[in-house]
Amino acid sequence: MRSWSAPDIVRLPGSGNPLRIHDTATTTLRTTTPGPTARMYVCGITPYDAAHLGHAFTYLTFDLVTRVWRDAGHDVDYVQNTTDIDDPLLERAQANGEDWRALAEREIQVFRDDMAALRILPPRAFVGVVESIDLIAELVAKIREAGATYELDGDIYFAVESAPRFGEVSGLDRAEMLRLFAERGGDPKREGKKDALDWLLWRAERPGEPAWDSPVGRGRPGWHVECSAISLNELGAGFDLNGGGNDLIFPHHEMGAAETRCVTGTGPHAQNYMHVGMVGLDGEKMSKSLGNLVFVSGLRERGVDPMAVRLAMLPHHYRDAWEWSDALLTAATERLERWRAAVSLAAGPDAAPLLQRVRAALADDLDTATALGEIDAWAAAALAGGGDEDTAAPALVADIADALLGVRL
Ligand code: 5CA
Ligand code: ZN
Repeated sequence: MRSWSAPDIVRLPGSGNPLRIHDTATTTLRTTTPGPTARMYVCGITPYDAAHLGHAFTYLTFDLVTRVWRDAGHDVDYVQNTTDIDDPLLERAQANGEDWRALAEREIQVFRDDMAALRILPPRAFVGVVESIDLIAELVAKIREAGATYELDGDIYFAVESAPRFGEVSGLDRAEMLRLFAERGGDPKREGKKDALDWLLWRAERPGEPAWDSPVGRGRPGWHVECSAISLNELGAGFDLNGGGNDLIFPHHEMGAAETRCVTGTGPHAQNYMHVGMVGLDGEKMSKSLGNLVFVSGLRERGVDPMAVRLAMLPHHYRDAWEWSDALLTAATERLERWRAAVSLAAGPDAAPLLQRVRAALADDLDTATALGEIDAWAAAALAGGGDEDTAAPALVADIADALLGVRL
């Protein structure tokens, strides 16, 4: 499907540093080692509602990854899916009394507009599940040929016993896996399964539900297999980075990794896994099912500057959980005004050292708080009028904020 429009990225002088991130699978800080083109897959939205600040923070994180990689001289091949057919979408469409396709289409468009407003770099391929049914069914067929599946009342399950490295992404014990599987869309209690952790690959047609003909029968895909099929098709196995919020570590990314391994032999699904902390509101994870949401589109409608929204998210480290509040937005708006005033000056302190420091901070596991602090310090010095006056500095600082942090001043 159509992606969204790309903001311009200015090229900064020199070149940035290799990106080090926290890899979920090894629980270590690792330097990513992409080739000339870094390949990244990030799990996209289920479009039954508009994007909230939690979604925005997740996509902001991978936008920063892209910016750091590009600054270090890589091209970035970025793929994101959209779960445009799934139970929650069907349930919401029914509750609204509307067609599920119309609901998905509308919310995907709101999402595109949100992402473009926040200057989040678009994926090269923005791929829906509905347009990928054939390739998903093909992967299910391959997994079946590999002998890793069984049927239950026409549904096709992946047998977890066929995944000897199960646990490689999450590192969880079985009790915790069972708990999270039940909580996050799994069906550990379904009668007739060989193992409670076996998961649905293909759901046979149910009366009144959408279904497609396929080599594995008439029905629709299970959740995890959409992302392994789309990532394999667009990027191949062993791509550089698989990402999403940390609610996807288990079961989603664990089960997806097992599917890929099953058909590709020994290689891993991805070289690195990066997961983002949950954004909350009023003491709870912001989630569509809890209904405690602040929508990006709602802020846009209120006339809030999207750059202030971006700056309100940026002080938080991507792995931390944090809570949205209006105070964050007020502080971000003030910061934005200070930065804008500073880069409007005719001169300021030499910004070359600032560029090195912002590059170093971001390459160090996306240390955005330090990067912001560095720009604050430069802006304060510039506004105080002290230091060595360099007439090229304000424009360079505007470029640093723009290229590396996505904040257009
Ligand atoms: N369509 C699936 C992925 S294949 C899905 O999880 N959709 S979602 O709409 O529920 O979430 C979209 C992305 O936002 C996922 O990467 C998810 O991990 C992330 N996310 C969801 N809620 C939050 C939150 N409160 N804070 C941070 N990230 C979140
Ligand atoms: Zn996914």
